[in-house]
Amino acid sequence: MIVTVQQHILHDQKQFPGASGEFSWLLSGITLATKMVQARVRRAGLSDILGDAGDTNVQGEVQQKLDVYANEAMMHCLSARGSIGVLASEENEHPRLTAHCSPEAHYAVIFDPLDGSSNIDVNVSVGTTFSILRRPEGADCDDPEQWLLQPGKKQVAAGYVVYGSSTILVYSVGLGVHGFTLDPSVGAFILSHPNIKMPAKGKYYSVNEAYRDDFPPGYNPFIDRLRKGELGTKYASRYIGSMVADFHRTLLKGGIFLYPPTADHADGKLRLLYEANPIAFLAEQAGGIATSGSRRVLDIQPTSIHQRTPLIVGGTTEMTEFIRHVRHED
Ligand code: P6P
Repeated sequence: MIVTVQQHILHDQKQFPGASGEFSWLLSGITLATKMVQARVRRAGLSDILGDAGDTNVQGEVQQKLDVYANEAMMHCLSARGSIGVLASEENEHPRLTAHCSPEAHYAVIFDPLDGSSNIDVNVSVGTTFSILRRPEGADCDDPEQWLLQPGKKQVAAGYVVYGSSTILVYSVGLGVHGFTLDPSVGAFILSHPNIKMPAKGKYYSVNEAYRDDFPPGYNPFIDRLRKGELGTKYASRYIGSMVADFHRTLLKGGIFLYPPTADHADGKLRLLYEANPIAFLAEQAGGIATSGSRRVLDIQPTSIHQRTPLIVGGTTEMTEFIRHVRHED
């Protein structure tokens, strides 16, 4: 039976306290924007959109034209959703109030419109990540950061779209994790991966080993145990350098993905609010574990919207072994 993401969202939200259709309308803004993005990604090599847009974003990173387009698509489609009061993006230094920020606006959405965009020109998978937060009690429209600076465990929903050999949307509203594959012939996301569970044990570890001399104590002895088969089977290494693609494999096949503290990024490279939090939310919903190397990602109280964190995420077997090697606070 064909189930579209719209049907699935409507079904899910029936179990969602207080959602009166506004939630499914919000999520449809994301599916529309990501369909627009995937159409551009699919022909990036043809429409002279390759190469940088000549600007740099707030991160000081050279902006790819597709970054700019993806950001505008997300901003445009989500600004039209009355239930959203605040929008924030990796590409913008400050959050944006939507035109209709009012008492009826109940949600904030923060996203990375195109993660891994440095891979675009070499046709490697890229992704969009998003995190949906409920407006905190008493938060008004002149303090948008207050809507966003909440620990990841407060997320109402989170997900990503990976633009790979096919375009797959993976999301959770806290009722399990579900994957939808875009059928380009009809332009609909069709349920293809219901109730995803992360295998307790996989066969891949995923880390940029070029930085291993900088890893904190415990990381390398842990990775060496995987390599030597001391957890029962010898692990292989898989690292794409595009977080969404590396996590998508880990979610479906199990194993572990690590972006540890390095010399260049003592606090990790990945962004807490719109990369680590959505990934950690999905991982836990699928039965996995996600830490910063010292604590549960979803417990971290953010202090700024672009702050970074190390991210170690995977199945229970690998993560339990990792936590045995690397001291955690809790
Ligand atoms: P490195 C892409 O630029 C990104 O933000 C993530 O998607 C990816 O996991 C990471 O950086 C790769 O970083 O330092 O291994 O090249």
